[in-house]
This record gives sequence, structure tokens and C-alpha cells, in this order.
Amino acid sequence: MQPVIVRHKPQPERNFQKTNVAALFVTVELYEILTSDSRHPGYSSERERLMIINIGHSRLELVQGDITRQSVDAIVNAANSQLCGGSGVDGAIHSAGGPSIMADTQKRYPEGCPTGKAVASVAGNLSAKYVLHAVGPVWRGGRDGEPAMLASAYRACMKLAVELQCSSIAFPAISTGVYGYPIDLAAGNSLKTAVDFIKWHKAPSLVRFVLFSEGAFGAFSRALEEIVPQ
Ligand code: AR6
Repeated sequence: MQPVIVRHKPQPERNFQKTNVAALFVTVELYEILTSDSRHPGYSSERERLMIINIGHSRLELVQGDITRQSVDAIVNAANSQLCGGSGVDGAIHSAGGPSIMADTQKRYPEGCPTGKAVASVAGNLSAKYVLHAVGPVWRGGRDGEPAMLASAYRACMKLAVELQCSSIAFPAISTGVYGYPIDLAAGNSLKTAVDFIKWHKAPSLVRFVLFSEGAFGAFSRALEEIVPQ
């Protein structure tokens, strides 16, 4: 079901922008939506800012909120390579999803998961079908392969989502918390990777970036505006 749009914030120069890029029809819309309506379970229960682009038949969204409250097929966790749990998104997902997520992860992947890759587990009490545990890079100044590793982690999740027949996936801003990746750099890299994947694979149908803070949402929305061709 579509979200209730309570206020449409037109962006005169950008709204309903239509651009032919690689034969894809791209529109950009910026909404402020009221999501406390229980008929709209795809979003968390707070007023959220939402930015949308349509890429062919897929949709990429930026939303400010808590990833554990998203109703999507796959929720991505920003994990460590031991898959042993931690703080940030990892802590929130294990706390909201319950112990079955860690039990399943440890049973299936006792060796952990290398940086730049992702693995799938059950989603416990979360409304998703799967949790995809992605391991992003630790930021060491940017000359240690961090951009390639970050893009690789996002691609691994999207590939897994397609293989597992998930039509919707929610990402946090991988590596931008404990791992210290600068948010502006991460935003451009992550969004470009997602847009490229959607263009090539024409899936998943919905890719949602769930940004925890206003600052993170701002960084991602600025980066998205730069990526979408004028
Ligand atoms: N929903 C959405 N985003 C969130 C949430 C949430 N509930 N909570 C935090 N964020 P981080 P990393 C944002 O540190 O940098 C863990 O200990 C947060 O503001 O969770 O990849 C793991 O076990 C930030 O922008 O992940 C690893 O050891 C982003 O999510 C390590 O941290 C990512 O922050 C991974 O570090």
C-alpha cells in the first residue's frame, strides 16, 4: 500500500523531473509523509522524511528512521566479520529480532563473513523474511580499498536479495558508525552502487536506505541529487 502523503514538498526545479538515462525513466519526488497510520506498515511510526527516485520499474527511497521497524523482505545489518554482534544497527537488530538471529548465524557461518561480503539469516521477530549481515570496511583514510569494499558489501546484499526472491530491501548506512566511514563519502558510494545494480538487474523492486539521523538523511539526499542526472 502506498504511504499517506500529508504534505507534498514540491521542488520546483526537480519535482517530477524526467530524464532519459540508459533508456530508463527516472523521476525524483520529495515528500513528507505521516507514517503513524497503521494501514501503512511499510514505514515506522514517526513522521518521516522521504525521498524517492524511480528507476525503471524499481524504486529507491531515502527515509529517516529505525531500520528494525521497516516492513521489507530483507533487512541489512552492518555486521563485523566475526558476526558476533555489537552496537549500532547490529545491536538494534539482534535486540528487536531476538536470539534466533544469532543462533542461526552462528550455526550457518561459524567462520564469519569477510569484509565486502554478506550472508543471510532468519529474521526472528522482525517482520522481514531475512536479515542480511553485511560487513563493511573500517575507514582507514580511504587509501586501503575502503570504497571498493563498501560498494562490494552493498552489491553482495542486493545479489543475495535477488537470489532469495526478496523484492524489497532496507539498508542502513553501512560503515558510517563505529567503522568511521565519512557519511558524505559513504552516501555517494552507496547510492551509486545501488542505482547501478538496479539499472543492470532491474531488481529489487524497492531499495530503501534507512538513515538514523537528520544529518545522515541530509548527506544521502544531497548525494542522491548529485547522482540523478539533471
Ligand atoms: N536504524 C538505522 N540506522 C541505524 C540504527 C538503526 N536502528 N542504529 C544505528 N544506525 P554502525 P558500522 C546507523 O556502527 O559503522 C557494530 O558494533 C548509525 O547511525 O551500526 O558498519 C558491528 O558489530 C550509522 O550511521 O555500523 C560492527 O562491529 C550506521 O547505522 C560495527 O559496529 C552504521 O553504524 C560496524 O560498524
